[in-house]
Amino acid sequence: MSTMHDVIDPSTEQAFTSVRGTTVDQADAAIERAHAALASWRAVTPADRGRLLRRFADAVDGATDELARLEVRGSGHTIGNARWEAGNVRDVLHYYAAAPERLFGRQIPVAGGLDVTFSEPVGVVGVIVPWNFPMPIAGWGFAPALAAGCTVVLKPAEITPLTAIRIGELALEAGIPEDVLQVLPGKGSIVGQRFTDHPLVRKIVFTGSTEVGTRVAADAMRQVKRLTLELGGKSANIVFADSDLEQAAATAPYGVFDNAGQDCCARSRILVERTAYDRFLALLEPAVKGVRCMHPASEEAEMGPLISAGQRTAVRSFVEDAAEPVDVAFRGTAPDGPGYWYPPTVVLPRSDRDRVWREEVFGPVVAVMPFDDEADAVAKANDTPYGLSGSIWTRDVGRAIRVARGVETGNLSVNSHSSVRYSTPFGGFKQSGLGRELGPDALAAYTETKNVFIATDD
Ligand code: TXE
Repeated sequence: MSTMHDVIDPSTEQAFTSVRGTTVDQADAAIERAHAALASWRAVTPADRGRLLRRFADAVDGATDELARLEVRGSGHTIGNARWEAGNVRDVLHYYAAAPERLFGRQIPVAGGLDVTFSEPVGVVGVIVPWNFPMPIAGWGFAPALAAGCTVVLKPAEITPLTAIRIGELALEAGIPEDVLQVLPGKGSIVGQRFTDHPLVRKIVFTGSTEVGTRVAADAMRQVKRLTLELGGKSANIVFADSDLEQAAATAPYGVFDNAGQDCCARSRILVERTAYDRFLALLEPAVKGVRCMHPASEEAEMGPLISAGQRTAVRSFVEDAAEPVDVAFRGTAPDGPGYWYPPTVVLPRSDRDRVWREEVFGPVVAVMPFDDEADAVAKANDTPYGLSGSIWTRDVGRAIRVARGVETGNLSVNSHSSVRYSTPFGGFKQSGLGRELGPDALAAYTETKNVFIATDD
C-alpha cells in the first residue's frame, strides 16, 4: 500500500502538496527496469552519452528559476542558495559530460602479450538523498554514475521530494532514455531499504545521518555492495591571532549558518587563539546580529527557517531545552509567527565534554572556545569522531600548511569557508564518511577495474 507524504512549506508550516510514496513492489519493479536498461545505456557511444548529459545540463539550466522556487517553498532554502543549488546540478552534469570519452584504461607491460584494463560500470546505483541539500546531493550521485554507464534509482528524502522529481522529468525531456534515471520518492525504511537489500542494486550512495548510514553500510555489505557514504560533521573553524580578525569574524557566521546550519560542512565549532578571543567575540557579535534571517523567497534573505518542527525541537534540545546549562553569548534575529524559525545563536561551552560542543546540532548554533597554541588547536579540532571540513585563519603560510596537514578532515579551506567545488574531491575522514564524491576521481566510485590479458605468443 502506498502512502501519501505531505510537503510542508517550512516558512508557513502549511502543507501545499503531497507526493505518493513508492511501495516495495514498485521499488523492486523500478530496480528491475533499471537493470534491464543497463545494456542499452552502456551501448550509447561515449560521445553520444556525453552529448545527452550536456543536454540534460542545459535542461536543468533552463529550469533554474522553477527549481529554485520549488526548493524555497518545499525546503525553506533562500532563493539565492536555491539558484546556486540548481546551477550546481547543471555544472556537475557538464563536468561529468566530458567523462564518457575519458574513461581511460591502462596498458601494462607484461610478458607474452598485451595487458589492458577497462573501467566497467558497476551496474544499477541506488542514490539515497537527505533533505538538507536535495538538488546538489542528488546530482553528485547521478551525474558521475550516468557518465560511467550506470543506471540510477534515486530516493529523495520523504519531506523534500519535489526538485528531484522535477529533475527526473527534465532528464527524460532532454533525451536520457526511460529507466536510466528513476526518481522514487518514499520512506527510507521502505524504498531506501530495498536499495540496500535488492541484489540488482550494485552500489549505494548514501548521504545522511551517521546512525542510518552505518546501518545502510552493514546491510549493503551482506552483498558486498560498493558504497559511498557522506555522513555527519562537527567541523572546526580555527582562528589564529595573526589572522585578519575582522574578515574571520565577518565571515564566520556564513561558515556555519548557511542553510540555517543544516549543512554537513557547517563550521559549528569556532576555536580562537586565547590572545584574540575577546576581540574576536566582540567582532563576531555584530556579524551574527547582521545575518538576514527572513522569508527565504526574499532576495535579501541570507538564512531561512529550519526544515521541520522536529528539527527545531532537536536544535532546541542543544540550547534552551538542554539537560545541562548552556551559556548563550548572543543571538541574531529571526521572524516571529508561523515557520520553523530559529535565530543564529552563539554559545560558550563550559567544557569540551558539553553536548553542544561534541554533537552535530544541524541548526544555526555555533560554539566558541579558546585554544593556547598550534598543537592545542589541532588537538581540539581533532577531538571528535567526525572529520568532514574545516577552516584555518592565519597570515602565516607555514602555519596554515602545518595545521591543514594536522587536522583530520577531508575538506579544508584557508582564509575562507569554501568546501564544495564540483571539480575537487569532497568527502570525510573518520565517521564523516567513506569514499569521495565530485572531482576528477569520482568516476572510479562507479566503475570496476577489469584486467584483460591477451596472449601474443605464437
Ligand atoms: O537523516 P536520515 P534525517 C543528520 C542531522 C539530522 C539527522 C536526522 O543531524 O538532524 O541526521 O536527519 C533515508 N535505509 N543529517 O532523519 O534518517 C532517508 O529516507 C535506507 C546529517 O533526515 O539519515 C533519507 O532519504 N535509507 C546529514 C536519508 O536516508 C534510509 C544530512 C537520510 O535520512 C533508511 C542529513 C534505511 N533504513 C541528516 N532510513 C549531513 N551531515 O549532511 C532512512 N533512510
